[in-house]
Amino acid sequence: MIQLINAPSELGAGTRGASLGYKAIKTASLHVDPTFFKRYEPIDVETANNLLFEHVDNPYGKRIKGVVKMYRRIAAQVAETMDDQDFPLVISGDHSNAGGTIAGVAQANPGKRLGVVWIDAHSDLHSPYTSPSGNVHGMPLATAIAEDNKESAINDVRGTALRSWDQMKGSRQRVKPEDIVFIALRSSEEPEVHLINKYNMAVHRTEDVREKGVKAIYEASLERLKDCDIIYVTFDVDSMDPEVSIGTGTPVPGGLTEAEATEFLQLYAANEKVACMEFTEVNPLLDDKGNAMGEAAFRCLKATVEALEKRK
Ligand code: B3U
Ligand code: MN
Ligand code: MN
Repeated sequence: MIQLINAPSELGAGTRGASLGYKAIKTASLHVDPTFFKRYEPIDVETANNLLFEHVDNPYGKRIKGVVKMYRRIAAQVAETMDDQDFPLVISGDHSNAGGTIAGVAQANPGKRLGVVWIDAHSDLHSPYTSPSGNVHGMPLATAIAEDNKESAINDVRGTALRSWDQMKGSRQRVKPEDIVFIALRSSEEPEVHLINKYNMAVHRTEDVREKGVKAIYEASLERLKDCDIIYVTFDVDSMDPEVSIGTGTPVPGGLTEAEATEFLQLYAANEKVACMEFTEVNPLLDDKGNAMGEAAFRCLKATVEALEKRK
């Protein structure tokens, strides 16, 4: 069974509104498929968005103590869902939550090698030592590989942020850095590029998708992850071009079309190795075309769920 998990936390984002992403997607569904969220009723993860306007505990890891709370809650829910042999499909607010999802997948699958497909304009490989913004949604992938990247440090990090950062990394590496594949990546800072090169992570840019086609990139990603037992696929909607993805915190030109994104999601959803997926960073407060982002995200979600259903 597919189990939607609604984790509308926006503590990791720099702009407000990603906690409304799920509601925007749900509103979009009412027009296209009004019973969708009745058939696929999500489990809600309790948020800590009340901490949004509390004193920012550290400039290099803003609201990071709250993000740690979300990691614990999301990881627990994802792990329980997988223990029940259901398929967790997480709809999260901002992308920091994905670190909790990965922790949950790892927890429920001890001894299995976990690969990650990161469909995103950004590489989200920062640590508090390297983040230019201090926004934790730029860090979840670094927590999955337990990487401080101190050799690229630009920030003098102290105090609570470090304790929280260690909690997010956990006691062991959940993903090997060589088991990461990026799709539609086009905005990384120098410390992130350092890690991508150091670990030889696979990067497929939008131009590569155009040149080779979605299917070929998908197949290359599977070849790259062939030694992994299970795969987690994350879909940050800013992977799509701003023509589609205006209603998101950090749109970047040169992204995927909705059709390309949909094809990727359907291919991954149809693959038995894929054990968990996530949709993230829909922010209707930033949408200047009504609910266009929510509508596109819903179409992508519906196509994904239909492909998952065909696996049975
Ligand atoms: N790399 C930048 C920008 C960013 C990362 N993820 C998003 N934006 N959504 C940062 O602030 O870490
Ligand atoms: Mn992201
Ligand atoms: Mn992004």
